[in-house]
Amino acid sequence: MKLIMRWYGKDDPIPLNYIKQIPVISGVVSAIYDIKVGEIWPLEKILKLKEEIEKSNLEFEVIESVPVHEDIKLRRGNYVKFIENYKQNIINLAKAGIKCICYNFMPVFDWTRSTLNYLHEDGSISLAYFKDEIEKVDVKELSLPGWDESYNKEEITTLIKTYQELGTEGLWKNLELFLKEIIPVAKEHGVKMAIHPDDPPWDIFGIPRIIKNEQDLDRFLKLYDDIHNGLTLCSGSLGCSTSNDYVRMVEKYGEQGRIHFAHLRNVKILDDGSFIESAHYSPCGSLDMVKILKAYYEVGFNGYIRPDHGRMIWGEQGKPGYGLYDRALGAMYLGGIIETLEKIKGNK
Ligand code: DNO
Repeated sequence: MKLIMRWYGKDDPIPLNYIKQIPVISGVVSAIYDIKVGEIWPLEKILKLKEEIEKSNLEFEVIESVPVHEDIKLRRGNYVKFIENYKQNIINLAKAGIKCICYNFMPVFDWTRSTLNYLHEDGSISLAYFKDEIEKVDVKELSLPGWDESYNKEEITTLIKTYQELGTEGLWKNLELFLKEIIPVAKEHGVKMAIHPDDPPWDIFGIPRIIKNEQDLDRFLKLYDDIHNGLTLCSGSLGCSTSNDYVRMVEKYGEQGRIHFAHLRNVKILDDGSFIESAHYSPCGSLDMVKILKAYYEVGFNGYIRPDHGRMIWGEQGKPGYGLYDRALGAMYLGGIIETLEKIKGNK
């Protein structure tokens, strides 16, 4: 297992050498952020990013994310060109030594939360999802934390309607057709594709969402039964539904060699199914990090792990979920568990 940290490129306020100072971290996962969704990432840009990362003695083997254009998900408009571009991106990334690409197939919004600024009793701040608040949101009036600037009112209304008409089965079909095009390319170039589950794992605003639970993951993996078609198993996304057994998923899909990337964070699930993002430490949330890492360890997982969203602590201000301090605490905690597991088994 390799412990890595997300880095948002040159606009990230966290310098690479700060990340390097976290002892357990061996590399970063990043992306090209200044190219429009759907377009080709020039090889020179990727190589420049790699050079910058490697200058800080960090590895660069994982991308999060190469975003999938809405036209591909809807199979409309310029989808043929965008799929060709996606393939070219896989090829370019492989040339730069990238081994794993994380992406998602969530319509319209990636993650959804009702607040980015939930104040905990200890003064720390995190993202949270309160069901009653999301139910009250009128998406047409668009005030959804994190997404307010992504679309205008008219675009959002049309887009949501188009997805509602496409429906769940339509979205599955489009995902299958996309996989049939890109996985052979990934295979040829030795890149492992790792889909991220829907966050949170349930339908929102009547928009279809299809990567939510074990049944969906089984169906997804069968769509293209090859190791290059794999998973980013995100504990905070899948684990915020009490009907998902994340540990069982690690055992099952880990055994099949289909997990390539693990996002690890904790969530506190409330009685009504709402959740608050918490510190990684097990007693702070509803997920048991020791059980989770034990499952990864015992299944012989050799992919990438990253600490996921952190709280804002010690007065830090920054990108919600992606400050330095709490993610660094999370990384050290995860690293400590891994070291313990290895030493108990006498492997180190
Ligand atoms: C949120 C992230 C997601 C993730 C994408 C992967 O913090 O976990 O935005 O990067 O869903 O495509």
